This record gives sequence, structure tokens and C-alpha cells, in this order.
Amino acid sequence: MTPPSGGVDTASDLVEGVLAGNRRALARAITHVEADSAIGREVLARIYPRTGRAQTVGITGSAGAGKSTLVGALAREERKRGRTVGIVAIDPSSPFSHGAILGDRIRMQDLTADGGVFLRSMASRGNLGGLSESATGVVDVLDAAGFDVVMIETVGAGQDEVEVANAAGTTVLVANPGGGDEVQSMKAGLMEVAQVMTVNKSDLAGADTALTQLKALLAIAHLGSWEPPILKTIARTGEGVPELVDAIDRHHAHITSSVHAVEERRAQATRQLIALARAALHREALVAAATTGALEALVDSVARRERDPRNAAAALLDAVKAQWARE
Ligand SMILES: Nc1nc2c(ncn2[C@@H]2O[C@H](COP(=O)(O)OP(=O)(O)O)[C@@H](O)[C@H]2O)c(=O)[nH]1
Ligand SMILES: [Mg+2]
Repeated sequence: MTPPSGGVDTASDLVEGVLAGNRRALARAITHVEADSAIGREVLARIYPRTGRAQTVGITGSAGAGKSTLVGALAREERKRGRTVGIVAIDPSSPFSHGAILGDRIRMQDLTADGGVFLRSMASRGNLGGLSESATGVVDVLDAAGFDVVMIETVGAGQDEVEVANAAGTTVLVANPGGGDEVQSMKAGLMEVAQVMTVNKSDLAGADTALTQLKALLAIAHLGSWEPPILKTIARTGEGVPELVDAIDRHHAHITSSVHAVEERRAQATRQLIALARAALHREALVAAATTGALEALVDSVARRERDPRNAAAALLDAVKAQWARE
């Protein structure tokens, strides 16, 4: 990806512009971060000491759960409370990026028109881990630019998406009535990813059943010092949204309170670092494997049943390590 034409960006100008809240500098800095350019990396390195002030909120759940609608409703509520909002949407089916729901888009434009909301859509990039790297970078840029709240919408399907949501201070799981099987399949694992849960589309039948199922799952989950509240929302009308903002704020107060602040900062740093290291390792290893031709050859031998896949995976790792030793 190349940066937009017209003028040559320098990292210094972009950093200065971002910190001053300049919208054009912000947009260009984000483009560099998304492209993972040298300037983008320098911008991220230089702004990082200025991050950590924003309240970061991950919004995760299945496609169609109403995440984008809810993000819009949350942003509206935050604006009522006088807070500015940065939004990163990486759901590929997001109406923010695809215009699937014209009404939502028009209302979203109202919201961004007041200058207190900045919205950026990002395309999911397949399985090379580029997503967690660039999405958390964009969150950092919005944080440094001074937005009070930064929201990240992701489809809670892949590892990558879960990691993105996980990098946020507070993650909201968006479930639906009638999603019983789906809720069961999440099991305790995904429940532990979220600190606040909501049964969205509570105007539909079965909302209370879904609520009861979530509570039952939560009862068997391993919980720390925070017990995730489970709420009901109707994102389309905004019903329950003020209560959801209150719950997110309570969790934010919990993780920033003096008793938990140090522990939580370390936990969040661990999640972020591991997610980024995993993505980088994955990418570098595939590049090294491709360079040596080892991947191709091992795939052939497994397909011919000459080697078992576990043995081949170990051989692939050896080839990658040997390639790294040569570099
Ligand atoms: N009935 C009802 N529909 C909703 C609600 N929230 C969102 N929707 C609808 O659900 C569909 C998917 O919403 P969207 O926000 O795009 O979901 P996402 O894929 O999770 O981002 C859209 O048609 C929304 O209008 C709600 O609270 N009640
Ligand atoms: Mg969406």
C-alpha cells in the first residue's frame, strides 16, 4: 500500500500533527501504520509514550450480532457525555465499510460530522497476523491524538480478531437472543475474553433465555476480581446503551484503580506483546520457509504420505531456524 499522493510525509510532522489533534495528519499517520511503512513504525515508536490515556473498548461477537449498530449507539452516548470517540472497525461485513445498511451509515455521518468522532474502517487481511499488528497501532495513534474513548469492532471468530479485542482495556461481548448454541460453543474460553456482556436485539424473543444461559456459563468460568455484568441492549433504538456505557466505565475504573492498576497494565502489556510477537513470528517464519523452499517440499512429502505431518512440522521449524541462522 502506498501513502496517498500529495506532499511527502515525515514522521516528525505526522507525530506533531497527531499530538496536536490535526485530522489530516491523523488520517495520513494511520495510513502509514496500516501500510506498515518505515514512517508508520517511527510514528508508532515516537507516540507510544503519549498513549495510555484513552479508554480502549473492544466490541466483539458474531457477524450480524449488531456490533456496528451498537458502536454507533455507544458513540452517540459518549458524545452526550462530552467525550470524544475514535472508532476502528475491522469487521469486513461492517456497514461502516460496505454500506450494507444505508440508514446506519447516514446516522454515522451525522456523528462524525461534529468532529468529536473519528471513524476508520480496516479490511481484514487474511491469516498473516497483519491485522493485530496494524489495528492495535491505529488504536495507539487515536489514543495519542487525544480521543477519550477508542473503540475497536471485530468479528470474534479468528484468533487474530480475538487478540485485537483482547488488546483493549475492556472488551464487550455482543450476543443475541436465540443464539443459545452459539453461546454454548463459546464455552468458558471466550467468556474470559470479555469483561462486559450484552444480549443485543433484546427486542426479539428469547432475550431472557440468552441472559440466563450467559449467566450459567459465567458461573462455571474462572473469574478474577471482576465479575462481568450481563446487560440487555437494543442497539437500533439505543435502549440499554447508557447502562452499557456505565458498565464499561465501571470496568475501566476497576482496572485503573490503584489496587489493580499495575497488575492490569502488566496483563494488558502481556496480551499485546504476545499477540504482536505471535503475528511477527508467524509472518517471518512463513517468509523463511518460503525462501528455503522447505514448505513446498514438506507439503509434497506429507501429501504422498511419506512423512507424517508432525514430523514435517518439526522439520519445517528446523529449516526456518537454519534460514534465520544464515540471515
Ligand atoms: N431487532 C434488532 N435488530 C438490530 C439491533 N441491533 C442491530 N440490529 C440489526 O442487525 C443487523 C446487523 O447489524 P450490524 O450492526 O451490521 O451487525 P454486526 O455485523 O455485528 O456489525 C442490522 O440489520 C441491524 O439493523 C437490535 O437491537 N434489534
Ligand atoms: Mg459490523
